[in-house]
Amino acid sequence: FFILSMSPLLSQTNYDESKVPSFEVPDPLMTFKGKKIKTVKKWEKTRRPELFHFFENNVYGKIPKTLKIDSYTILEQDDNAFNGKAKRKQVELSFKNNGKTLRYTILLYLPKNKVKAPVFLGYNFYGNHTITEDKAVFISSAWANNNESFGIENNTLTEVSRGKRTNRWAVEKILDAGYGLATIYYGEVDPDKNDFTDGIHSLLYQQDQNHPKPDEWGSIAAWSWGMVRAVDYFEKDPDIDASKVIAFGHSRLGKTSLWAGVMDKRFAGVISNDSGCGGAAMSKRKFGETLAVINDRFPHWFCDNFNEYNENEEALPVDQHQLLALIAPRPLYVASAQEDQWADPRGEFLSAHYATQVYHLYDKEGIETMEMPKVNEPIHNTVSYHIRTGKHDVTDYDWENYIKWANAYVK
Ligand code: GTR
Repeated sequence: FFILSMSPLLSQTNYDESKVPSFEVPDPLMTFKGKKIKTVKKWEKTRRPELFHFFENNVYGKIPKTLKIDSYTILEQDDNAFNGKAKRKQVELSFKNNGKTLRYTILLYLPKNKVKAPVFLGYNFYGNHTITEDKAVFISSAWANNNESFGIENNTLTEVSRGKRTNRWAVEKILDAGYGLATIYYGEVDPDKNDFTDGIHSLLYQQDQNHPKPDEWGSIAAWSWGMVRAVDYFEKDPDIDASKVIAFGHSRLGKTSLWAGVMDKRFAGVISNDSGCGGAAMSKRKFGETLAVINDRFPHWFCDNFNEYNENEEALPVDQHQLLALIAPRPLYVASAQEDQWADPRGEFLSAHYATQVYHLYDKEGIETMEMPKVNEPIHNTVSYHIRTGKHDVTDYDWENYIKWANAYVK
């Protein structure tokens, strides 16, 4: 954080609600040409596609072409994992193009006595072996961010980090509630660094291309793509109910779960845990992290066209509540943390509120009020929201609420 505090843009970070600029909230139900949308039919035929294309070409970037799973391999399977509670599978998906191969491994824990399990699907930050103490989980050989407290040096994952992130994954609670958990190390799909020669991007370049075009995918869209392809696999796995897959993600991976949920309607529900700027939070509020800061620090996350709006949020014809609206009528959960002001909890809440009008078209309820709930007092509807005590993290409290909401609206 020392280097961060040196940046002039960061020193201007606004945490004062009275300094949020006044701005017009772009109407999800008004087309760019000024036509009011009143029916589901018009929403789906006109407005949803035009909003989707805006986010695709100017925010996350489009995927240059379809690339399906070439083959998959069940690397390992055990019917007595988690003290006999779960079936564990480690499944490797393999993709081929341009003479290159990309492989990533899905770790699955499925409730044992369930014929077809609904699953939560979400990426992890430091490898599948970090989410559990389970010794049988393979350690990825993909590039990883160094992390002193997890013993990650030279961008290499080792045994030292096994189980270091169990606090973020309530595996037993998930299993006991009758859900499966599927997780993938995001670095296997695209290493999280400003380098476009690696990861999935490199398989889809045209001749002589070595960087995505300005409207082509950054890393978030690449990670989202990886979630979508995982659903392709789920459709072939008899132990999984592929019509009940919930996309989950925290922080940058929450931005990812949102975009995955927007791109692919097969996701039956979507969870954004503390996704913040470029995720659930409204950009025009300029509270906490801003577009200029995120695009400067993480130039590879969004498409290059998004830079147009750095310190120029007023020019954006959309805002992130319209991204959330693209998930309608499917269940959506937006969660914030009180000490995570960087992610702008109020901006995440308002986004869920302003997206709700599209849910109304489908006769679904969401965040009806503009008044933020108190901490640890969740609002549960098709669109749900909570702000919990504590910091930028995923906690058992978060999972307990996701499970309750999934039981009521997804299962
Ligand atoms: C931060 C970034 C946030 C969020 C977070 C994370 O550094 O500014 O937008 O994505 O990383 O992913 O943990």
